[in-house]
Amino acid sequence: MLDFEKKYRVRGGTLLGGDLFDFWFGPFYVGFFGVTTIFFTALGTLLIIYGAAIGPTWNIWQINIAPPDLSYGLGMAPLAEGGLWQIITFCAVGAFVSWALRQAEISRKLGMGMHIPWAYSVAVLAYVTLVIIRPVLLGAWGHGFPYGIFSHLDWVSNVGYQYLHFHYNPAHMIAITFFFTTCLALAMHGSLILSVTNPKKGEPVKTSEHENVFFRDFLGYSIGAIGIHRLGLFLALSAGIWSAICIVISGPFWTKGWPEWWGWWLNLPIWR
Ligand code: BCL
Ligand code: UQ1
Repeated sequence: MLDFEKKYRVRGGTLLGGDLFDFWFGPFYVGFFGVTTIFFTALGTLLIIYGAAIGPTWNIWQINIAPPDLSYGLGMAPLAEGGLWQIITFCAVGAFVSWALRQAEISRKLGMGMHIPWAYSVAVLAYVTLVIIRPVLLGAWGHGFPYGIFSHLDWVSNVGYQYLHFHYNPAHMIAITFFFTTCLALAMHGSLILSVTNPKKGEPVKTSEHENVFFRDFLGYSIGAIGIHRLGLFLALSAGIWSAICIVISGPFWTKGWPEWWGWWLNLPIWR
């Protein structure tokens, strides 16, 4: 245990299970949701291995656990015909939600804000949108993506071309822009912090004033030390939220090719 850790290993803050699971295993906090995370992860992983075993290959790139055929609609399918996919999806959601709740318990224990569990929940939301919300809106589990390395890439390509040219999906455009801007912001922030903490040999480490002055000299504006972290979180969460939006509108809201959606814009009377 690191010397400061002992001080923070205090009782309480649990959401469920009271004191029962309120202990540590080595460096890890356990908690009720640590137990449920392990349970769903272990069961889900075993089912994936079983799915691979009854499948045609052990080639890691080609293993594929597909959702049921569209004809099963929103019903349960036999194990070998998508039923495994359905149970694995249930385990995955169970594990991801448990993981978020474990983050919430640890945050409560430490008296911190809930930023981490909420941020992680956006990634879970994107996953749930792909395998639950959109398939339910379209009326069949068969609309979920298959679990496999190459197979999920094929799914993305096929679903993309089903809408002719996915780059024309306006929410996809916004999501991509947020992903790229997130990278820009983290590159600026990481390089700025390392630059002030690594001066020439013999020179003192620079301060937050240097950080502000650099960006005022350079761009006429400094967003500030807290500001850059707020901006970073906003950009990253927006990337995930717009990703969820771009896929949930494809099918349930727009069934034609995405290039056609831009008709309203191309037909504005200004240039028509
Ligand atoms: Mg596209 C989606 C970018 C071209 C069709 N596309 C996306 C988005 C993202 C993107 C905006 C995927 C990120 C995401 O959802 O994160 N596309 C993108 C870019 C290009 C591009 C940058 C490009 O050309 C430069 N796309 C195309 C072409 C189409 C196309 C034009 C194909 C021909 N695109 C599609 C389709 C989809 C996308 C179809 C989508 O469905 C997808 C999307 O928006 O999905 C929502 C969200 C993050 C997650 C879903 C991850 C969730 C993680 C979970 C919660 C935790 C996992 C834990 C793990 C299992 C355990 C780890 C173990 C530990 C490490 C130990
Ligand atoms: C910034 O202004 C700032 O405040 C001093 C940081 O904090 C340490 C930063 O990391 C970055 C990248 C900036 C510059 C960002 C913008 C949006 C002007």
